[in-house]
Amino acid sequence: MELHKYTKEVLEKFLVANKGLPEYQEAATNILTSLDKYIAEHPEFEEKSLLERFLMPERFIQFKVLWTDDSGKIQVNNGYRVQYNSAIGPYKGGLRFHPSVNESIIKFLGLEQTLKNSLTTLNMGGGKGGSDFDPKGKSDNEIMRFCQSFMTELYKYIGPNKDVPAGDIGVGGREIGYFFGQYKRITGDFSGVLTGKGLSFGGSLARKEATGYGLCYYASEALSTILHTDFKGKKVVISGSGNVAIYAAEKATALGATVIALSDSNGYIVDNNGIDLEVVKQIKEVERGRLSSYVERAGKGSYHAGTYGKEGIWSIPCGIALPCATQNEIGLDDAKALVAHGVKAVFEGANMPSSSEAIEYFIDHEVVFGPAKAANAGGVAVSGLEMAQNSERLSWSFEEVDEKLHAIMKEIFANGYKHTLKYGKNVYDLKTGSDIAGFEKVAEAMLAQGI
Ligand code: NDP
Ligand code: 2IT
Repeated sequence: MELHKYTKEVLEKFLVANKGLPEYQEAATNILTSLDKYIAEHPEFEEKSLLERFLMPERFIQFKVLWTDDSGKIQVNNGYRVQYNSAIGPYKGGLRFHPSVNESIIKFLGLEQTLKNSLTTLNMGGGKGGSDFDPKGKSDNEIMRFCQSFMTELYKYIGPNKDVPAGDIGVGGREIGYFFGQYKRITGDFSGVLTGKGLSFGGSLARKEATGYGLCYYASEALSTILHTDFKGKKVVISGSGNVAIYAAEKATALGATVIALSDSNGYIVDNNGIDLEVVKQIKEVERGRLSSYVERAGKGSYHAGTYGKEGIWSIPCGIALPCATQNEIGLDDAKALVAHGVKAVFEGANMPSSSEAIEYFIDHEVVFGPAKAANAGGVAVSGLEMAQNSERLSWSFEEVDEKLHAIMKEIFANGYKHTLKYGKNVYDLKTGSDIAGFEKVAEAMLAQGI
């Protein structure tokens, strides 16, 4: 597709300035491609250099994290926080602990988060952070020491009205608890500076479930509006078996689907009668173990070593696919296999799990495509609700939070779809519509606030 002159110029400059940061380049290219027609309609964006301003993070912080392992050896890791955009609210976004974390991953996630948070209808800017620390195989004491050291630097940059981190891959309730304790120790402040907290110190009910449940609420809206169907009787394949995957599986099952596969970074399980989620929760949430023990524990199903590629999880025939592990887990060949086996809809629980070619392929083959920033926004939406509860020093019931989450996901779909009908390639193209819907509010706020 030939881009409008201004979009093209900005993108070309961006790609040169950010060479060596492939995920970041991919996210920016995807977004600018979606926004192109909308940009062409708004000459004031070029006059005010708005796209260049939007793409440049407000601040990128990199720091050293030193800690001692259980043998007494000093270990060194990188810590990061990108404060991407604060036009519509304080920076907000998760922290990821994974060996693959680097500048490119953090910046792509921060850019995506900016538009995602705008879609939630709540006032949150975009941020993201993390470390190349690998939590796998670490003792609880090592995790605590690492989190304390990480926060000893990060605390300088965050605050309940400034920047509010949360979890992401490798960071869940346990880590948020250690961060919170260290922030309070250093500052003497008991405040809502993090979300995903424990329920006994200001956490919100339904935050743990929010991303996965929200994904299924969004999917239900899309399925009923575009395909006049729902989850009932559908076979669903979900990658990952972490926070997002587990609660997506729980809600999809409650809505009448059969979840036939889940994965971790070593392999995947298939159970055609439906995965036993209680067994998965015990393995992954309680024991922090591997899915390879599922078959023996559940007494059913099969385990397959290896994750993606020809014999990987996307080769399993299904009606609905929910990628919920990590970025770039669905390439063009995976998209072709899914379509050949009859997939009707793909909703992204993870951030940027599908490559640009895979997205194009889905949309061109009339597969409903729900992009990450819309489909997985339920997690950060309930983080926003946790901030609201902390501000009023009250806690809402599970039902109240869940109801608000449901309403937000319906609104995210409706707003994105409205723009899809106007700007999308076809009705299956929720990517274009959601990108424009998210950008609209950020652009308006940036223009109103001047430079
Ligand atoms: P978790 O750490 O709880 O789980 C991640 C899961 O994905 C694990 O099963 C993990 O396997 C697997 N995984 C991670 N990296 C890889 C990899 N490189 N290759 C194969 N498998 C991998 O993270 P979350 O569930 O919180 O996050 C999953 C995705 O959802 C991420 O993209 C995240 O950014 C996104 N997301 C998370 C939100 C949240 O609120 N937590 C909100 C919105 C989006 P293993 O167990 O072997 O490590
Ligand atoms: O990608 C995401 O939206 C998250 N990891 C959740 C961020 C948050 O602040 O709750």
